[in-house]
Amino acid sequence: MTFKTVSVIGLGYIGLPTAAVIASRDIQVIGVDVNQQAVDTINAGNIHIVEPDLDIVVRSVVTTGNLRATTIPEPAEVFMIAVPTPFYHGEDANGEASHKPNLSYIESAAKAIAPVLEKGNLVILESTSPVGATEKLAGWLKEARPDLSFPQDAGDTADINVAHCPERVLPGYVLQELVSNDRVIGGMSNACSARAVELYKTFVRGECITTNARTAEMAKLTENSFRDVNIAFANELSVICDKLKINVWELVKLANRHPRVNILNPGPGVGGHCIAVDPWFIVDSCPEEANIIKQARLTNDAKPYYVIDKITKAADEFKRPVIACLGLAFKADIDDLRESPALQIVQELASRDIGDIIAVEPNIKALPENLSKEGVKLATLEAALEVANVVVVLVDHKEFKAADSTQFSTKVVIDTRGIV
Ligand code: SAJ
Repeated sequence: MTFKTVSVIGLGYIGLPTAAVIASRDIQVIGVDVNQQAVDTINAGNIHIVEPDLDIVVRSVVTTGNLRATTIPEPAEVFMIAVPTPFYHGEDANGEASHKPNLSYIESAAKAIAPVLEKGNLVILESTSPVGATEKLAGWLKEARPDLSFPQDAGDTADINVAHCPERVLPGYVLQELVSNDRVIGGMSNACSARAVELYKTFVRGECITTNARTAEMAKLTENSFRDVNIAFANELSVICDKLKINVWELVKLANRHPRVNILNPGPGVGGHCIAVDPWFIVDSCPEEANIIKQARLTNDAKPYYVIDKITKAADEFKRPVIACLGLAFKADIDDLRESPALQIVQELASRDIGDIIAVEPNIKALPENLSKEGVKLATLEAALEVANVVVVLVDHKEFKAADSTQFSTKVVIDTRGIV
């Protein structure tokens, strides 16, 4: 069975590339977003996010008419929901920070598509979600459309099929990974899974493996928690090594020579919108049981403060030092500053007023307003190294890795990424 129309709800870092790739398979794609500016940008054949080669694909599918964006959902055979699932910042009964998942964007998406749903439609939740979210989505749809049957009541014979298929693409490699990664497809019934597999087969070259919706939700959370726990291990090692006067990078390389050891890289903390968020969904569901997962989050969240203290101590050795901070993005070779430990560190240093701060970020043209207001200056690597007393490596961008190490020899260097 082929699909003629697919609607993608949420045209962000996941939704837009997904919409563009499906449209490139000669399927009519209707992209829906609440942001009018994003909709206008896409309809003009441009993109509002940074992802290698995405501009070329979007331009081509908008030109052929296969991708069109709108703010108001229209009928389609498939609705793929790719909206954010952040958490609410709050406090629990013991005064500890709590991280309750915020499903309001999914709920809004459900309410927006419900009026145009038709018998035979498939609804897929792609957003990373806590266990039970797909069932909630089906519940919201049912509430809005009592005239249709849903899999929670009608199983394989439901009018509307609902499945969870978590996105797993790595920012910077989205277009490749969308096609090459295996997909975990969790239908609310066997019929839902089978129909979702048909859809993914239109653009995925990897395997499509079916399970139920709850297992698919947990699989995604598990993948990112696995990475978070392993980075926490590396970050804890880096702090231990500082105390024991051991080079952690050399240590990790040596330990990784063992055939069954594969330690990840320590850094200034864990950023991005996934790894620092998703483990909290497991902790929130099972607070008594998820101990290692919670501790990993706390360890990784504490790392930026450890780095800030180290920089402050180094700065204390000078009267009014110039501190060059290399990198603001949340990881190498991207322009994305959101949830970035590097940005958090630079912001905190600026507010402590411990010296003149220069930021080097080759992937952006202007500093975020709050940093400029605090007096932080944006400069090239060469200009920054010329005047800096203290150099802090916060991101392992290719430009920094390519730098001549003798340029750092007269500086106090704090290298959180092990590249100098
Ligand atoms: N980091 C380290 N040390 C490492 C690896 C990463 O400190 O050895 C840091 C990075 O600098 C960054 C953060 O962790 O601040 C996260 O970066 P990342 O490259 O590990 O992951 P993301 O957030 O870009 O993408 C992850 C991916 N998940 C896994 O690799 C298990 C991706 O496949 C998911 O699709 C994505 O989360 C998501 O959307 O959930």
